[in-house]
Amino acid sequence: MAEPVRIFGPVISTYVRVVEIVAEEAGLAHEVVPTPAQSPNNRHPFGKVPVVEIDGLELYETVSIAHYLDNAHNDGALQPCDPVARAVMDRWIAVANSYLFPLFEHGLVMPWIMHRFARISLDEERIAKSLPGIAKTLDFLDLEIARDGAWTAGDFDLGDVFLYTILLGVRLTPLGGAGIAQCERLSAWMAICDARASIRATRWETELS
Ligand SMILES: N[C@@H](CCC(=O)N[C@@H](CS)C(=O)NCC(=O)O)C(=O)O
Repeated sequence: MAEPVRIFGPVISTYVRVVEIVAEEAGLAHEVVPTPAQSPNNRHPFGKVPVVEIDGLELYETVSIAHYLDNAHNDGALQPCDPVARAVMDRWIAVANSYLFPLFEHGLVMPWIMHRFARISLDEERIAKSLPGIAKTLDFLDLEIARDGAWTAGDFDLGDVFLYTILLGVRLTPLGGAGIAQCERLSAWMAICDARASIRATRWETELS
């Protein structure tokens, strides 16, 4: 039997979850080896997580890892063959990683996590500063779903995986959850993703409580 994919990173981490979902989609066994980004054991040259061991390789950068898992072990099933659909998917992955993740993570998700789990007082100033940009971005995403239908009209692809996982962190915060609930199409698309087997199989404990 093949060795499980070893994913080095925190058990609750957006990009670790992306890798877990893609591994599930490919039918690969996988395990998270708890490794904080700041740990001396973290082998990412830029101090990020995850780092992944698979097929005797050590991979880092989630886009690269996700493509490798899908290409080498899933016949590329999470990537459309049509060049236009592929370009749209690639654009959404880039948007998710370049703009959405930094905005949501630093402006809302991390302050909330630090407050909730590390019992640090909530950085309300930072959140208040970020909220207008976050609200505007959620509206933009809600409209985009209707405009090109790219997320829901096509098959589930890597774009869905990145977007869903990044938006999940937002939805788990009280303010973010309320914001997403107001976006009808975004909520409906997230609900479709919520029901997907790979996403259900990799749920965090905090999602269940
Ligand atoms: N470009 C990296 C980004 C990964 C990333 O930002 N991971 C977060 C956790 S979800 C992290 O390492 N945070 C810790 C830090 O930035 O110190 C990738 O795609 O793998």
